[in-house]
Formats: sequence, C-alpha cells, structure tokens
Amino acid sequence: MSRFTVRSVCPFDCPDTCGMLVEVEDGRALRVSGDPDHPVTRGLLCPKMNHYERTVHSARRLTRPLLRSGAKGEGAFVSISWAEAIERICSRWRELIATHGAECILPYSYAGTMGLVQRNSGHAFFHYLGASRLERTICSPAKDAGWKQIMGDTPAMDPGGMRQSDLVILWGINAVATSIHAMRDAREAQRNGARLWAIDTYRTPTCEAADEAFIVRPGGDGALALGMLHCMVREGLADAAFIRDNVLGFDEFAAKVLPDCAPERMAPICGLPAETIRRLALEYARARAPFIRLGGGLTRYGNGAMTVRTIACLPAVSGAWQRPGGGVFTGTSTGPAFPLHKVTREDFIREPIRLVSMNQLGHALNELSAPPVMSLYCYHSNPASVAPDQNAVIRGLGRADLFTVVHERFLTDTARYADIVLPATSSLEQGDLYRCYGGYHSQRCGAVIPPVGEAKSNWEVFSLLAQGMGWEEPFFRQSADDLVEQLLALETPWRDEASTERLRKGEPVFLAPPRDPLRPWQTPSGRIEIRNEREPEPLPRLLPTHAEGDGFPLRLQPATTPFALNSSFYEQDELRLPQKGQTLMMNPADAEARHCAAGSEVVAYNHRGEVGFCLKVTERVPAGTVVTEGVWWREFIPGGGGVNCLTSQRLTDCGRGSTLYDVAVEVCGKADS
Ligand SMILES: Nc1nc2c(c(=O)[nH]1)N[C@H]1C(S)=C(S)[C@@H](COP(=O)(O)OP(=O)(O)OC[C@H]3O[C@@H](n4cnc5c(=O)[nH]c(N)nc54)[C@H](O)[C@@H]3O)O[C@H]1N2
Ligand SMILES: Nc1nc2c(c(=O)[nH]1)N[C@H]1C(S)=C(S)[C@@H](COP(=O)(O)OP(=O)(O)OC[C@H]3O[C@@H](n4cnc5c(=O)[nH]c(N)nc54)[C@H](O)[C@@H]3O)O[C@H]1N2
Ligand SMILES: [Mo]
Repeated sequence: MSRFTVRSVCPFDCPDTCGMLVEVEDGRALRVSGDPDHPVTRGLLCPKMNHYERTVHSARRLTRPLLRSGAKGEGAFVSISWAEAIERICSRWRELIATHGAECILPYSYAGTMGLVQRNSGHAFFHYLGASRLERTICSPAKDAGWKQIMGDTPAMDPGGMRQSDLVILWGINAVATSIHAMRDAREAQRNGARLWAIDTYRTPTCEAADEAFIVRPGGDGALALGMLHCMVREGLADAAFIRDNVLGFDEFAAKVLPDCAPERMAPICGLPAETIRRLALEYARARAPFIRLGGGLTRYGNGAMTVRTIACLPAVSGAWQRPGGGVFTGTSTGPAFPLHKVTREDFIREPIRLVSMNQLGHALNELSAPPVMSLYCYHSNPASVAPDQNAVIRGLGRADLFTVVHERFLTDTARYADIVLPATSSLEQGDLYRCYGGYHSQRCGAVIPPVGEAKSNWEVFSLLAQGMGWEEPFFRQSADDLVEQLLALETPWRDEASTERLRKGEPVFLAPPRDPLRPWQTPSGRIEIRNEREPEPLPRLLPTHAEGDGFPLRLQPATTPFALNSSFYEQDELRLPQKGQTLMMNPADAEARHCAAGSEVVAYNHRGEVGFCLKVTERVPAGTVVTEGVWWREFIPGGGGVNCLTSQRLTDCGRGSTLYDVAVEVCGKADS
C-alpha cells in the first residue's frame, strides 16, 4: 500500500488561504493538517478544515448525475449518465434560446471554491452562450467601495504589520471564527505589549480574547468613527503636518461635517456612551501606531460603504499611517497579479447583456421579464440558503416552468430544487491556482486524489457543455492546467521569474504589489481623499441603516460561527451536532419583556417572513439586538425556514452589495405566534 503526503491549498472563501498537507492512501485522503512550512499558515488549520477528509469522503457526497423524479424541493431523484445529463441540458437550452433568447438563462455562482480557474470557469461559457450575466456582489463590495472612495487604488499594507502595532482594533471582524491567522497575529501583538480592542455588535469569542470589547448597535460604526473624529479635532489631536502633506479635504470636513458629530449626539446611534466614544478617540489618537483590521461585518448595511469611508478617515487624521504597523486594513486586492481575463473571456460577449444582482435572485426568478428567467444554472453556490429573502428565492425555485441545473458536492437546499443535479469534485480532486484577499500569498496545487464517484470539476463540466452545444471554439477544449499555465505566463511586476517558478512547483509565494515611495497614495490627487469630488457625496457623513425605518423593535444580527462557512460544512456531523440547531441569542431584559424562557421555541418575524429558533438567553447580546450564528441547511431546521427568510434584497449605499445584516424583527414565543 502506498501512503504519501502532498501539499494542497484550502479552497474556501476565507481571508487566510491556508497551505495544507494531505496524507493520501489508496486514492483516499486520510488526514489533513496545516502546512508547517507555509509562512502564514504555520501549521495551524481551523476546526472546519482539520477534518476536511470528512467532507471529501462524506457519505453525503453526490457521486452521479441525478434527474428529478419527485416534486421540486422534495429531493427525489434517479441516477442518469453524464451523457444523458449533458444532452438533456443542452437540448432544453436550445429550445429555450429559440423561444426566449439566451438571456433567459441565468448562471448563479459564488465562492464554493476560490481557485482562480474553477471559480471563474463558467464565465467564458455563459458569455459565449449569450446568457444573462450575474453581478457577484453578495459578500463585501461596500467595503471595497468605501476604501476606494478615500484611498483610491492604494495597495493595502501587509496585514502582518499588525504585529508592530501598539493598539490593534479588530473592528467588525470575528477573527477567532473567520480569520484565525489574523487572530494569531493580534495575539502576538498583544504579547509584544499592544492593547487589543474588539468592536462588535455582541460579545463574540474575539471579544473575549480582546483586552476590551465595545458593543455597538448594528450599523452604528459610522457614528462611532465620526464621534471619535470630532473629539480628536476638538482636543487638538489631528496631526496637522501629516494632513497638510497627505490629505485632501480635511478642513472642509472638519468645518462642515464634524461639528454635528459630538459624542453626545453619536452615542444613541452607535450605542456607546459619549464618554466611551471620547476615551476611544483619545486613546486611538495617542497610540503610536494603531492598526485597524476591518471585517465584513459592518459593511452589509444600507450605510456599509459610508461606514468604511468614515473609519478610513481615522488614520488619515491621526497620522497613524506614518508609523510601521499603523493604518487600516480592509483586505488585499491582487487582481493584476494574474491575467484573469484569459479565463473569463469577456471578449466572448457579442452584444449588451443584462446584469442580474445575485442579491436579488428572488426578484429575478419571480418578477423579471423580457425575457423572464427560464433556466438557472447554479454552481459552487447555495442561494436557497445564503441569498437574502429566502421565501422569494424558494418561491422562484419552485416554479414549474423553471429549468434548474445545480452542480454541487452535496444535495443542498438549492440542489433539492434542481431538475438535474451534477456531482462536483472537491478541491482535493482538482488542480488550481489560489490567491488571497486577506494577505499577499498565493499558491498552486494539483489534484491529490481521483474524483469521488463520477464527480467532475466546474471546468470539466463547462467543457462538456460546450461540446454538447456543438461549439467549435478551441478555448473550451483546454484543460484546467492549461488555463493555470496561461495565468502564470504573464510577466508582471507583482512576481519575478523566481517566484513564478516556485508557484509552478506548488510552493507558497508572496505577491508584491508595485509601490511608489514618491506617491504612496494611489488616488487621482495623490492624497488621501477625505473629500472626493467624484462621488455624489463628496464628504463622508452620517448615514442611517435601512432597518431603522422598518418598524420592528429588535435588530437581528446573522453572524458567523467557527463551525461552518456560510452554508458549507453542515455535512460534518461532528461540527454540526454540537451546535444544537438554529438558535437565537437574546438579552435577558428583552426575553423577560416578551415572556420568553431560555430554551423555549420562539419565532422571529418581519414583513418578509418568520423563522423558528430555539432561544438562548445571554448577556453576550445587548438589549435591542438578537443574534443567530450560521446559515443552516433547511433539512436541519424544524419547519425549514432559515435566517435568510428575514433578510432583505435591498442593496448597500455603494457597490450594490448585500445588506444581509441590516435587519429588524420582532420576536414572540412560538405559542403566541
Ligand atoms: N468560520 C467561518 N469563517 C468564515 C466564514 C464563515 O461563515 N465561518 N465566512 C467567510 C466569508 S464568506 C467571509 S466574507 C468572511 C467574513 O468574516 P468577517 O470579516 O469576520 O465578517 P462577519 O463574520 O460577517 O462579521 C464579523 C463580525 O462583525 C459583527 N458585526 C456585524 N454587524 C456589525 C456592525 O454593524 N458593527 C460592528 N462593529 N460589527 C458588526 C458580527 O457580529 C461579526 O462578529 O469570513 C470567511 N470565513
Ligand atoms: N444569513 C447569512 N447569509 C449569508 C452570510 C451570512 O453570514 N449570514 N454570508 C454571506 C456571504 S459573506 C457570502 S460570501 C455568501 C456565500 O455564499 P456561497 O458562495 O453560496 O457559499 P456556501 O454556502 O459556502 O456554498 C458554496 C457551495 O459550493 C459547493 N462547492 C464547493 N466546492 C465546489 C466546487 O468545486 N464545484 C462546485 N460545483 N461546487 C462546489 C459547496 O458544496 C457549497 O454548497 O453567503 C452570504 N449569505
Ligand atoms: Mo463572504
């Protein structure tokens, strides 16, 4: 028997992009561990990936193409061959195109795998087909938009710089769950003498690890940042020399916006006492090199981009950027390091094609016309669970005249509504090239085990579909490895020949964004633009959330858990069972006011739907906010309604992002509902 260990890369949508070692025997992954030689992973994997082999070899894996044999949603299927599946899809699409035009076909994908080839391998196919385009904005485009409004294309600092800071602020990020290597850096900074703050809407495990935690009202961080800026200016703590040389529009901001942002005014909006806002301002401004790590949490709101923009003013005004370790880190963007257009092939688009927001799938399936959506092809995403307004999504997926194909590893909530289900490989069964959004590392890996059952990768399926459609285009005849080679072939200042060679060999490599010491701020003016005249709102200001106007008294925080990743990992019993189902955390005062007892069944509701939860009464959650962790599969929820029955299809102020966290509800005992 041959047993060997190979390198691989974690494919999941997480800022850390870990290097892994996989022990393989007889074509099976036996054990997975963090690569001790990977400069960021340094041997540490999260609880989800520690037993990735349980996901890869789960008894729940789909192993054959399936044809629906029962009602939509029921989950009854019969096995068919790949040849039959491809033939059925292609002939149905030909009919639909003849009747409605190709725009009636909508692809839906997101981030089941982050590999550059497998993640993006449907784009070329659907462009060539002429299908509707999907606007992939469910995660945090508001964060990028807010950063860009003030910092332009300035490359992010090295996140490891945090270790040199004397005040680390984890702001709207539950790093213990969502970026454990950033958490390790934060602890290292702490050991070097830094203070660690966490700013969140409830006491997360990250708050527990911090020296101090500040619990804000959901969407209230803009008010907090503006209140702090007001105090910094009032107390003479703005760094005049830094501002003079580096910042545009400070005087106007200080004269027109900040006078209205006194901490007493900001306090009820952000939920912290005025005195705390003032103390935060003074300690922040007096710190040598305060480092803010901004998460996605505070961006999924109607004011998300504006919130990021106001927070990004803090180091501009305090001058923190001047000192190693100081600044704000929202994430890296390493787009230019690899020529992704060679995979996505926008040049295949022949005429203007409509763009459909993935955040408004419910609307698209139920309301869109000219042409209506007649076919949905869903791959490496699970919109029936993760997309907002679940009731609308499920209603759409249930349409008898909608032809749905789902390419998946598991029979997810979405797959249950498919007419045809195609089995997908896991990352261990496919090669790819990975880059990272929480740092600058990148790594290539090959397949380490053969496909489980008849599973095929995203790229392989699109090659088959292209053949099935009778296309001659040679692009679709390449292998995924050919495409990886094309991504590596480009010469770019982001990596030299030696590092490209190391990537080819499967070693982790740091990409280096080109930096110009004479022009550190990559904005049109060459300065940090507190005033940005190209924006409809030239100055940052206070902006309310959407839920403020919804007329329900409690703010609902759908939060992340260390034991799942969005709707992934619920197949691992060992991770799922200890979580005891979909629960709602509530402050004792709110529970008492509603006569709801701990452990009882409650219903949370608003205009969009109602969802049953098991109630957990806890001081970890402030009065006025309720929290639920994870995105549960409907099969594990009594009654079937997930938290996204309560979330909205409304979009963020900029970036057209999801507002999944901008939710108001009321809660009552199940007996009263
Ligand atoms: N274990 C695990 N890891 C994950 C994921 C997962 O689901 N589970 N998801 C992955 C994905 S897709 C992403 S995008 C990242 C996201 O990872 P993060 O950037 O950490 O973002 P979130 O977990 O969405 O939110 C972070 C924290 O923000 C808090 N928060 C929410 N609203 C506000 C607010 O208005 N103000 C403040 N100050 N805090 C707020 C939430 O309570 C939460 O604790 O993590 C990735 N990694
Ligand atoms: N309530 C609530 N909703 C949320 C969030 C939240 O925190 N709370 N988070 C939001 C965020 S930040 C994001 S980014 C989105 C994420 O939304 P999605 O990207 O849809 O993420 P997942 O739920 O992880 O679903 C990914 C699916 O891809 C499948 N898959 C994995 N690898 C492959 C592959 O190689 N090929 C194919 N074909 N399939 C594969 C997995 O089995 C899994 O079912 O969800 C959003 N929705
Ligand atoms: Mo995300």
